[in-house]
Amino acid sequence: MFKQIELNYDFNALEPYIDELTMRIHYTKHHAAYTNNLNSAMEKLPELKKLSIEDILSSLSNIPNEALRTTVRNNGGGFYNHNLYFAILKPGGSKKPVGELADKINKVFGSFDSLKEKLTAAANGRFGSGWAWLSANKNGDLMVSSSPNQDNPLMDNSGWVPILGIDVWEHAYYLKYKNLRADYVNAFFEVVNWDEIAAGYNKVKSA
Ligand code: MN3
Repeated sequence: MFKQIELNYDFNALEPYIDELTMRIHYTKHHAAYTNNLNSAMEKLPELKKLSIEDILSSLSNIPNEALRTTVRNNGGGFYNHNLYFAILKPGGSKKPVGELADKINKVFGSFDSLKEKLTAAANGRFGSGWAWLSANKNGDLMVSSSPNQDNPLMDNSGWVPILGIDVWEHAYYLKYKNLRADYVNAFFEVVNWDEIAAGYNKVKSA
């Protein structure tokens, strides 16, 4: 049984950057629905019951039934992606990464600002609903990308694991920002918990 992560902050704690109603609906309706739909699908896939969500998403081709495979792709993706999204948010944020992740960001992207520009471009450039990602692999490399729908880099099964996800579905910002996705993306960076992302980076790297 897959469970939504518990939030260690209140729905209104990310104001004014992400508003209370958006957070409440996002977590209690959207994320809850992905999670419930995934759990229902898993009842029809007992052979996958022992696998982690990461393993399930990186081996979707093992699900022979096409309709079930699509259900797991969309709802398993939605479950996993939102667990990451809600985990890396923090009231007040933590303005930039430190330590090993910070060093690697400077090496790969030149500077933290340059990484932010790349992530912002990926988020704003994603046509329609989807996500922008910062991913790591076990060699400690970093990559910026974006995906449509609830897809994520795990699904390519090439060793990339997302450590930061920006949800650019309209449900993530429309109540407050309307059509102005770029304003939401800028605001998102004000409430990012880089300490949590660094912890994710270290975990992927040492796996
Ligand atoms: Mn969402």
